[in-house]
Amino acid sequence: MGRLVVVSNRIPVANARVGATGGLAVALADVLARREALWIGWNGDVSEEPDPPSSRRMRRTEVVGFGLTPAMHAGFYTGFSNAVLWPLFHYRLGLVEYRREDYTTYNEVNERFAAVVRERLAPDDTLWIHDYHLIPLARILRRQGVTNRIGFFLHIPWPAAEVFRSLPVHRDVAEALAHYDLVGFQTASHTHQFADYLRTGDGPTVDAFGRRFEIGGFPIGIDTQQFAEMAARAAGGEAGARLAESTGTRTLVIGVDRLDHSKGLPNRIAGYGNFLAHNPGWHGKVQYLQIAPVSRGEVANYRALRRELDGMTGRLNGKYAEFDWTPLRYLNRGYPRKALAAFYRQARIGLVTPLRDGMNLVAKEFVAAQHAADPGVLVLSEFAGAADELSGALKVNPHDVDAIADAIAQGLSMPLDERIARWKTDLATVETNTAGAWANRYLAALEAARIPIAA
Ligand code: ADQ
Repeated sequence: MGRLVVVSNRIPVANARVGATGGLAVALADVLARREALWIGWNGDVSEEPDPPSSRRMRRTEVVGFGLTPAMHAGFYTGFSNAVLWPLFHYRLGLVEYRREDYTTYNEVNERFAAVVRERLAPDDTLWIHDYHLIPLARILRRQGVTNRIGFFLHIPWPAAEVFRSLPVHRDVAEALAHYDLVGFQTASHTHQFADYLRTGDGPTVDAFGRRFEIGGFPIGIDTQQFAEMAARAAGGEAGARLAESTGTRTLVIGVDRLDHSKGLPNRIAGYGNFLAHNPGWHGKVQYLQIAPVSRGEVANYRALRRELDGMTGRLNGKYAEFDWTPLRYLNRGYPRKALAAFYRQARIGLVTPLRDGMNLVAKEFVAAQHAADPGVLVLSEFAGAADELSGALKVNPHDVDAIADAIAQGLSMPLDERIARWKTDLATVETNTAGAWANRYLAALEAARIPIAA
């Protein structure tokens, strides 16, 4: 079997503490332990004379990273990827800032990725390209004569056809995807929306743009056993003990997200505010911990979101806090996975209420971390990919702040036997559909996709 060549925007961080390795490295760990692999991506360097490609080993994987110029970074990363595709695919059309020149740069940077790939590619390698930053990569490689099998996986939602059509270059972006052998999405509904745009059936084989390729839903998972064991071990560790001591007899509600528009944080905080307004009996008895490290702080509308949340959290605490009770602890910093696992295990409620989310792994990690004898309740947005799988969660429409408030109240008063029954249903799901199972399923489908290059 040839090597697996993984290409993603960022390469895994060297010498990372557990917790800083990045989600994709965790998801691919099983596959990379079994197979020779090459992982290519941006190393995070942005400079006028960017780092040329350089290689290091991460166990069996050769990792090749390179830098970008400030102009490349602005057009490719901050511009087209994160100010166009990200908000658009999360249904936030008002946040889209489309500039033609950014799309040009986006394609040019993909040419750069392609050049680094081609220099190292062997004929029997299988390529697996990840996420919205790299949609054009297969088309560029195909035009250069590459005939290797190439798969693509989209980690974020694929939007409804009419939303996607608002992208001025929608046709060109969709056409680029037709150059892959397999285009994977997180859910059947994202797959369906792509097929609907193409006006084809839902696959697996579709014909579009004069090409034949495969599409399908491959919901990503976590390393459930490892996360559960870590949560159990970490519960008595330093961070877990400090949280337990500071929470005291109060009931803990937790949210953990990157500070991002997709995660629905303003509505969640408003929902908690409404819960406090309607449930004075819980004042002083509940403690909401929201962890939200700043991400993409260089983008203006992310700074605006941060200001909005600063204002909301300040007003909420100003209104409800007592000299011995702060109803909301809002933190703009990240924590090691171990600490988060311990925090989830202590929480009675996990609030995962994104406006849209490809999957949302925090939801699955929350389930994995629970104590079997006293599990917490997951409150989950119906617009997270995870909602398709986690039928035991309390589902909410994240646009309805009163629904969030009601779900918090329902979760806090839910009897133990119901909590256990709901949690067991979801645990069985996350134990079956793990990260390793996801990668194996995807790669098996890619290997099986014996598609001629042109239809
Ligand atoms: P993200 O938008 O980053 O990922 P998510 O799936 O929730 O969202 O998190 C990925 C990982 O980051 C998880 O392991 C989580 O624990 C960690 N993480 C999140 N917030 C954190 C915090 N505040 N501190 C520390 N760690 C944190 C994208 C898509 C998702 C999709 C994933 C994987 O947007 O929908 O689930 O990719 O495909």
